[in-house]
Parts: sequence; structure tokens; C-alpha cells
Amino acid sequence: MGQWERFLEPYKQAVSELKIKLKGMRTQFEIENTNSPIEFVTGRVKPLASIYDKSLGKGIVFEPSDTLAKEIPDIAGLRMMCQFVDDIETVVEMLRARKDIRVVEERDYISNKKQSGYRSYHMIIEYPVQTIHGEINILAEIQIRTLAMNFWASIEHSLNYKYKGVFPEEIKKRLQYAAEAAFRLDEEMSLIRGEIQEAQKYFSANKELSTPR
Ligand code: 0O2
Repeated sequence: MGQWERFLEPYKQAVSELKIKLKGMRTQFEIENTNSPIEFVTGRVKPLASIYDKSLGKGIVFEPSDTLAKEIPDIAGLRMMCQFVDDIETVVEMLRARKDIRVVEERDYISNKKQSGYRSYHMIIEYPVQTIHGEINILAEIQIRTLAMNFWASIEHSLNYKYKGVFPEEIKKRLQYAAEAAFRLDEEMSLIRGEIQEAQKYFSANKELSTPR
């Protein structure tokens, strides 16, 4: 088995386990018939090509090592999408209270958006993975953001890939306008949050009634 395969295996395990656990939080809200602050959850192990790029950027040797694991804390990455900005704080507090993870760092790119226009809340956590040789703690990153923040970030990420980080001035400007528009969309949705959630509760109750058993 390759060195990288062996190194990445616990990260794969962590992403699978955490995906189940975080999706479980949403299911519990559904069962209790309460509006869920979590809309959906995704997870991935960072592709080797991205680990390579990142190690190059940070000046770390590209080999499986503790240094690399520490310097690139998002090898295991989870994303939790919320409908409303206020839901993010709710999710963050629920994560801080969990007994199966330890929060080691938090980065608030919502109060302090990045120059690019990027907004999201990041938590670096330590998570214990059980292996045949015992328990090991690995780092993972959980990004918590609204649907609008996620839409913007995924579009910008694809463009970033296309332009290799060097955007033409016009595109850069457009992306900043788009980030502004996403911010305003979040604000507008927050203002009618009560209306939306009432409608969603009504909709899911009716769906349940019409679902054949
Ligand atoms: P990928 O492909 O998503 O894995 P540092 O400069 O070291 O302090 P670092 O390590 O980049 O910062 O960490 P940071 O800033 O917390 O960002 C980590 C991840 O956040 C990125 O991972 C992206 O997923 C996301 N992110 C941060 N800034 C931006 C941005 O301007 N646009 C978009 N679309 N996403 C961003 P990767 O490894 O860069 O990418």
C-alpha cells in the first residue's frame, strides 16, 4: 500500500464518520419537527493535487508527515450549509458543546470577510479516529456558511481554478459585486425569516400527510 494511501486513510474515516454525525443533527431537528439550522452537509478528503499545491505554497516538504498534517489542517474537510446567517452561530455553539470533537481554532470570515469577498465561519477541530493500532487524533476543518455564501464561494473557487488565482480586473470586480449581492440576499432573507420558516413547517407537515406509508 502506498505511503499516501496509509496516511490519508484515517482522514477518509473521519470524513465518513463526521458526515454521518453532522447529518444526524439535521435529522434530529426534523424528527422533533423544529426548523433545522442545518440545510445540508458535505465532506471531502483534500485531493493529493491540492495537498501538493498547498504544501508548495506553505514551503513544506510534500510527504506524509506530522508537519504537513499540522500545517494543512483541512485535509479532512466538512461543510455545513445554513439557510440564515443567525443559524451559523447556533451550529457553532452546538459544535462547541459536542463531546466527540475538540475545537482547536476558530476563524470568523463573516465578521471579517476576506479581501476576495469570501465569507464563512471556520472551525479547526481535533477528532479521534479508531484504528487497528489504537486511537489517533486528526485535525479536520468544518466550514459553516449560508447557502448564499456557499453559492458565491463555489463559483469563485471554479474561477480561481480557471485563472490560477490571478483574476482579470473585470472578473475581480464582478466577484466583489456578487459577494455584496450575496450579503444583501442573506440580509433580506433574515428579515423575512419568520415567514419563511412558518411556510416551510406547513410544507413539510403537508408532505408527511401526503407521503404513502
Ligand atoms: P479547497 O480547494 O477548498 O480545499 P492561511 O493563509 O494559511 O492562514 P488557509 O490555510 O488558506 O490560510 O486557511 P483559510 O484561509 O482558513 O482557508 C482554508 C479554506 O477556506 C480554503 O481551502 C477554501 O476552502 C476556503 N477559502 C478561504 N478563502 C477563500 C476564498 O477567497 N475563496 C474561496 N472560494 N474559498 C476560500 P483551500 O485549500 O484554499 O481550497
